[in-house]
Order: sequence, then structure tokens, then C-alpha cells
Amino acid sequence: MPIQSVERTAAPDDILATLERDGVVIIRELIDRATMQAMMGRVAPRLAERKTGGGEFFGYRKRSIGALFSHGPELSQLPLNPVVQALADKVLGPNCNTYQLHATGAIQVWGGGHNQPLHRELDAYTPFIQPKPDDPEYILFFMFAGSGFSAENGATRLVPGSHRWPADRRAAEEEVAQAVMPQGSAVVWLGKTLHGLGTNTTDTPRTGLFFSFSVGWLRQEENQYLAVPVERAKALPERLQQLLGYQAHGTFLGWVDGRESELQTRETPLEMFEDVEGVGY
Ligand SMILES: O=C(O)CCC(=O)C(=O)O
Ligand SMILES: [Fe+2]
Repeated sequence: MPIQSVERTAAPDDILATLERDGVVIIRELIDRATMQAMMGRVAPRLAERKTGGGEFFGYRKRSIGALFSHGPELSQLPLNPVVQALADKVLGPNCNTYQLHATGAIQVWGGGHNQPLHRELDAYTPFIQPKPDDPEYILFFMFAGSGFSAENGATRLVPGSHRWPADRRAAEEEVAQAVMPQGSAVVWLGKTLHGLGTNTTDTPRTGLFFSFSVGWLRQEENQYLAVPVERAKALPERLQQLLGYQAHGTFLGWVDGRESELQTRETPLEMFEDVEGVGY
């Protein structure tokens, strides 16, 4: 089954319906090309400093960087995009008080490697969390096409419908589809959807800019406080600071001893602290 794609002007509820049905959806040209070129201008030099490698799991021909939002102000637009926020609100909102950035970066696939083994974002919690078809969603992943993604250059391979599979079901090759999409588009998938990077058989690299969100009570995959320390985070938009984790989840997760710092959220959690006795304030 091919991956369904929608226009960026599609209603978020329609995008959500496809995402919930298939576990994956492509939003075509969500970011315009000029903006994506500006973002690429920030990340491409950083990727160029990295060695090509990644071992067996990444097919030996990968270059990557993390801490995506510390590489330039343009990049902040990605997680703050209204369509991105609407989807995250709908998918993760019911399962937490606040969701957070989980992992961020850019990943480049060069020619000559092999397909990455299919895996799930949720696998980072193995063996403590097993993917179960009816569990709530804990993770939502966005991969933006920094270059065009084609079948030949290693577009992400995904298995539509696999978010509803038992953990041990293996995908047959004919169940795998590729996220072929023009530059600036985004492929969005759920934490339980099987996926992996594809093989690049061309002589130009494929580049993706990615970030995921997780429910705010789960340990973040990338340590956001070290990736974007307070001094750097201060320069970012307030909503992005919150998404990085500079906010509490409800009253009891993420508090800091008596410090109502600039970077703790100014909204509900701090007000709630004033009403709660015995939590260090
Ligand atoms: O770059 C891609 O297409 C997917 C990468 C991926 O799934 C991973 O690195 O875990
Ligand atoms: Fe992955």
C-alpha cells in the first residue's frame, strides 16, 4: 500500500484520520523551498564535518547531527509550524498534560549503503514498553525532506498499518512503501509504525531534518537540556523552550528547587506550584 499524501492546506482532522488509519502520512511541501534552502544552509556545513558511517544499523553510509534547533533560528519554524502543532496536540495531547521534543537532528544518506532494519521509535524503551496495538500514542515523528526524497536516493521506508501489528510480526517486502516526496514536504509517523532509512543508489546524498515529540512524562530520547543548554535556549521562542522541556509536566514532574526561573513555564505549572504545599516552594 503506498503512503497517502495530502496538501499542506488539508484540514488537520483529515490529516489525523489518515495518520491514525495508516500510522503514516505525507504532507506535501509543508515548508516552502526557499525556507527549506535556508535551513539546509545551516545544517549542510555541520553534516559535512561528520564522518560517513553508522555501522550495520544505519547501513554504513549515514551522516547525522543532533540538537537541530541550536543550528540556526530558521529551524525553529519546523516544530512551531501550525500543522505540526495541531497534529501533536491531537495525537499526544490526550495522553499527557504537555508533550515535549524527544529527538532532533538531520540525517543524510549517501550512496552505497543498505536498508536500515525496520524498527519503531518505541523500541528505545525495550524491554520495558512493548508496542501493543491498542496502547495510546507516546511518540510522534516528523521527517522533513531537506533534499527531495526519491525511491533511488533512500527515501524513508515505512510499513503502513504496522502501528496496529503485534510486536513480533515481521513485514514482507511488498508491505513496505517509501516516502517519496519533494523538498519541504514532511512524512509523519507514529511511535509504533515500522520504518527505516532506504538505500541511496545515486551519487548525491539524501538529507532529512527530523524531530519527534513524546508525552511529557517519558524520558526524552535525546537529552534536550544538554543538547540545548539554558544559555542557548534563552534565544529561542518561548513555545520552543517549553517543547525542549523547560517547563514542568503538571505539578509534579520537572520541578526545580524553589527556582521560578525565566525558563520555567509562566503558565499553569508555576501558578499551580503556588497552590501546592510541600513540593519545595
Ligand atoms: O532517515 C530516515 O529515513 C529514517 C531514519 C531512522 O528511522 C532512524 O535513524 O532511526
Ligand atoms: Fe527510526
